[in-house]
Amino acid sequence: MSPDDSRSLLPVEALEQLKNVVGHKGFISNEADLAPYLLDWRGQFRGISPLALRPDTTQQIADIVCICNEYNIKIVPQGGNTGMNGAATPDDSGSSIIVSTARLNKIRHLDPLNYTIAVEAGCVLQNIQKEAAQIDRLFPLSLGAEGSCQIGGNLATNAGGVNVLRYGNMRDLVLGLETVLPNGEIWSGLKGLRKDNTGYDLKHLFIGSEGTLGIITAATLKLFPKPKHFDTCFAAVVGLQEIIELLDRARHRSGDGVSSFELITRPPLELAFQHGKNLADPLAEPSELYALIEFSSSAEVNEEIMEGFLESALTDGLVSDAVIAKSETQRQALWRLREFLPEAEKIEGASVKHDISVPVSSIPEFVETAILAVNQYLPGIRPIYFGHVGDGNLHFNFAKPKTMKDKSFFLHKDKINEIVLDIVASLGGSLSAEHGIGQLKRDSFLHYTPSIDLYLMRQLKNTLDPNKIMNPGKLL
Ligand code: FAD
Ligand code: 2HG
Ligand code: ZN
Repeated sequence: MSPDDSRSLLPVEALEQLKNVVGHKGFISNEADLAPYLLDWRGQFRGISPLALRPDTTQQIADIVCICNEYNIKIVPQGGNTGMNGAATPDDSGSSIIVSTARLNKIRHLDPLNYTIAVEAGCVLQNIQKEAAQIDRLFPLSLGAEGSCQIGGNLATNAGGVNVLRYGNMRDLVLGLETVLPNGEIWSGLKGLRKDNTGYDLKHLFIGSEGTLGIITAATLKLFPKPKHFDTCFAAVVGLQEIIELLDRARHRSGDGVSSFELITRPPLELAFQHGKNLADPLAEPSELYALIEFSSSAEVNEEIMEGFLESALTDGLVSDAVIAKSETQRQALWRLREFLPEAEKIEGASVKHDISVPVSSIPEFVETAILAVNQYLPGIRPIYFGHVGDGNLHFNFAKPKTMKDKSFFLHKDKINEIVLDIVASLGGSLSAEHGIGQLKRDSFLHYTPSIDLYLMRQLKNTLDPNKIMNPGKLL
């Protein structure tokens, strides 16, 4: 028994058994090393747990889950811990252990002609992208945290990112899964088939379930031909309605070759310049709204397509200025600017965040109505929205008024959420387009979700996890 075990609420013999499963390299129990596992990326949720396990095989995870069932120990699965809603952070009861997938990180199988790759849950997203690129294939999931988030976390949150318009969400990129169920059984569903209609599609139960229905241990992912050519531009757009028209035009003029269509507004861009290093304004004059647009193709592309598209947009008054990346370095610089926005917002300080979606055609109405209503409620509040407007998904965030203290600002959080989410609901939208529910959005989720949906979800949860050991306090 270690001194740390004696302070824990959990049975010492159970903790010893769990450590034995993973061996001395596979657990962390001292306070200093545990600290990063107990805090979420935004620094808003801090939990308590005596132990983080770092198994390196599926069988070890199955053994861990069996022991936890026997002793009624709760499990918080954790990948890269980059989630936005505190879903990978334990609660403060001290009754959970963390199961990190960081060491479960092998590439199991590559099948170039089937366009598939089978990977373990702890593979970092960027490493999967690199592995695919080496065989001239693309794994298209791409997001700002790709250097540290893991595919298990991407699956458990059904991650979105900047290529959804062309390739879909994480859910659309999976052919098979392997999962340890809450009773410790291993479900082996690692198929690599594009067509398979044998009953319910069980993998979809676990995708987006935020660790509440089991621990995903491996996945077979879809690959695509690697694009040979990118056309990327940064355009100042004159209004919200114009941005929607520009999206429509881009899809037509590119032969539906738009892979990304991101909205950036001036306030988060200013924060990026203020808090980031080596980030330059791509255009000479400031504008309120920008679109970062990328066309991509695995064939040789006629560069005149993007030039023609932008020329027509300038002539018709949709765009006031634009720059096309002339090299891979310039393209990367534009993307660095976009991907730094969450970090810049975090450095700036307290904000109330929303990850909403509405039909693309309703974006202008949503933004105009919601900004007016929130400004009326709290004058001086600073809208800092941006996001995947091509998917109808905005990160509709608000920074506190400059002179307000964090504590006073957060007293307004519930009211701001209510104002924004009522408008989202009235437009048939979603209160979580890509980050999930976790702890942060649980109350809103329970409030806005129809009772029949909640009933079905609870039935599923009770069937798969009757002892309620998987990720308590999250989602439901
Ligand atoms: P974690 O944060 O560790 O966990 C997230 C959830 O998944 C938790 O509920 C956890 O319990 C569960 N989980 C983790 N692994 C498993 C597993 N193996 N089995 C079962 N459950 C598991 N998200 C987007 O969708 N689009 C974006 O564009 C985007 N951009 C981001 C940019 C930045 C800078 C940051 C910090 C985050 C961004 N995110 C984005 C959010 C985050 O990166 C994603 O939600 C990501 O998918 C989480 O992966 P993770 O490995 O960090 O998961
Ligand atoms: C992004 O698209 C992420 O950059 C994070 O989903 C969004 O910080 C946010 O609100
Ligand atoms: Zn996003």
